[in-house]
Order: sequence, then structure tokens, then C-alpha cells
Amino acid sequence: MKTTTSTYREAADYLSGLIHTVPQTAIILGSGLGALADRITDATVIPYAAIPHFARSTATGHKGNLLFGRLGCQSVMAMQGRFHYYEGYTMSQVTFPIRVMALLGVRRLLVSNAAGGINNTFHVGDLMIIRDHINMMPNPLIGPNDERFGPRFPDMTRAYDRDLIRAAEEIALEQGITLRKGVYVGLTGPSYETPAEYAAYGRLGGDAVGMSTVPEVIVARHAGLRVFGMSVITNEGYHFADDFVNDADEVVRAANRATDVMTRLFTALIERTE
Ligand code: 6GU
Repeated sequence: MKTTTSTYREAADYLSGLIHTVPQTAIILGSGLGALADRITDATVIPYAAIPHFARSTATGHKGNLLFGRLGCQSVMAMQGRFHYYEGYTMSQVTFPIRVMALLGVRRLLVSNAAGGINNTFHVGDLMIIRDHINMMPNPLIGPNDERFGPRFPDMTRAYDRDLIRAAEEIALEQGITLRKGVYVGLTGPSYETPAEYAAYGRLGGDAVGMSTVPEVIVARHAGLRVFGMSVITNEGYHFADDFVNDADEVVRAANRATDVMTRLFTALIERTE
């Protein structure tokens, strides 16, 4: 697929024609945030298949809709299902929705994902604020730079917004939610890591590993969106016991168990911050 500024524009124009208010906040409902979709009121549901140039989501536990509506008093849009590089999409397809969000006038992006814990103090079900990432996937900005969105060499020193992190920590304290904070290592997948790989990424400075989020965050930061990210720890990769194996169904179950707390936290975060 050739992605030019006009393809993003066509998708944005199509969506503008269907919505009443331009949302300030976009949320990618990755694993753990599925239930947030049910909290969005006055929702306009737009299947990805209806949006010009959008790809379709195929991963287990992921749907394929854009939702526009209200969360509390805030106007939001949400991706119900995301595109993963391991599904065979190009990086342009994976990050296409982010640029459409930018064209629509969205100012900040909230993302969630399921991740394997490599910090040995983390346990299944823990929630981790992503304070930084290590990108081990192809960079989605490779290719001619689209100056309309951002600079050739975008800064990544503050990829995850410090004010949003601080606000999330305050909310967690008030609501008695325990949060971890750490570095997310973004890998292509789809195979899970070998024990040697878990150990290696831990020594590199990673706390959790996953197969999403980083491409979207890079493209969002390129376009100047403020970003907040959170991982649900769904397995403990630092266990070198002989009987430890990764199981995708168990990952989905662990992520779903975190959904209520995570939904509460994201809702409060959106309401509290501008
Ligand atoms: Cl253990 N590894 C990767 N790469 N992605 C994951 C995961 C593990 N758990 C959830 N997503």
C-alpha cells in the first residue's frame, strides 16, 4: 500500500463526516482495556472495513472498530483492536490510524497492551506504567519523511508524557491501585521469547516485553501527540523452571482479569488531565 498524505486525509475526512465533536483523546484498547469500550456513551461505532485505507484486525481477542463518544465529560475516540506487525501488516498499516488521529486534531494517545514480565519483582496481573521503551522492531518512520506530520529526526527523550505519568500515579494512590513502572521492550513476535532472550532483554534494561505499542508511540510522538502507555503483566518470563511455558490463551485471560482496574484508572486519567 502506498501511503501518502492524501490517503490519511481521505480517512480523516470520512470520519469527520460521521462525528459531531473532535476528540482530544484517543485510546488504543489493547489487551486489558477491552471493557473500556462499554463505558463509552453516545458511541458511534465505525468498522475499520468501512474506513478508506484502514487495514482490518485479525489477532485473537481483538475487534476492529473505531469508536467515537464520551467517557465521563470528555470526548474520546477509541481503537477497538489494533494492527500488529506480526500479522503481516506493514509498519505504515500498523500506524496509519495514528496519523489519521493527528489529522483529526487529537492531542493525546493512551495505549494499553499485554506484556511478559522480565523484571523478577513483577507478577501476573500487575499493571506497569510504561516510562520508556526499547524498540527492537523496524522503525515505522523509515522512508521519505512526511513533513506535514513531523521532523525527519524526531526526539524520543520524552516519549511517555511525564505529566500523564504523574497524574496516573496520583490516581492510583488515591484509589488504592498498585502500579509498577518500567521499560517496555517492543519485539516483532509472534514467537514468545526463549529463556536466553528474556535474560538478554532484562540485562538491556527492559522490565516487560511485548509485540505492540512501540510503532504507534513513535508515530504519535513524531506528530507531536502526548502519549501515555500501560502494560498488563500476563506472564513471568524470568521463571526458568523446567515447567514454564508461554500460553497465548492464558495471556488473554490474565489481561482480561486486569480490565476493571485498568478501565477505572484510564477513565480517571482522561477526566483529570487536559
Ligand atoms: Cl511473554 N512476550 C511477548 N513478546 N509478548 C507478550 C508476552 C510475552 N506476553 C504478552 N505479550
